[in-house]
Amino acid sequence: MKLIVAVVRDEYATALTDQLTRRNFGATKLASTGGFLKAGNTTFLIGVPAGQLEELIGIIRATCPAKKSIGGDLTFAEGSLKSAAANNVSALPSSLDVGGATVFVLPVEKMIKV
Ligand code: 2BA
Repeated sequence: MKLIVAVVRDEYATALTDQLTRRNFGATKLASTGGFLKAGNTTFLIGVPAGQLEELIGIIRATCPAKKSIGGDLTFAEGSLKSAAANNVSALPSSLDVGGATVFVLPVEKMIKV
């Protein structure tokens, strides 16, 4: 068994929940905040038999496409950008490529429901 921890853009969270439910994947949603942009995102915990891992990742890929969506005024990220570059950032980028989902796959020793 595997545990998927998927950090998903908020705008995809409802669609992903629907897809997971439709295909009988159990999931828990947590409200989360990106450390860099300090904006809300949604973290899914999904326990899945190893044999269904690729199917699950396929669903996440299809439902949460990457988007270059952050552009324009990035001054709100200035603090993060400065600390990320050890205070060596002179200009903010004009846009950031933010992915649709960041997915971690963890081994699970046991899953117990009581
Ligand atoms: P944030 O931390 O708010 O990051 C949003 C986007 O900002 C990132 O998109 C990336 O494009 C950019 N970014 C992040 N850190 C940066 C840095 N040090 N310098 C320049 N740009 C940076 P994604 O990579 O698609 O990440 C989306 C969200 O996924 C993140 O939101 C965070 O919540 C989560 N995430 C990404 N990598 C992670 C990791 N290694 N561990 C835990 N969570 C992670």
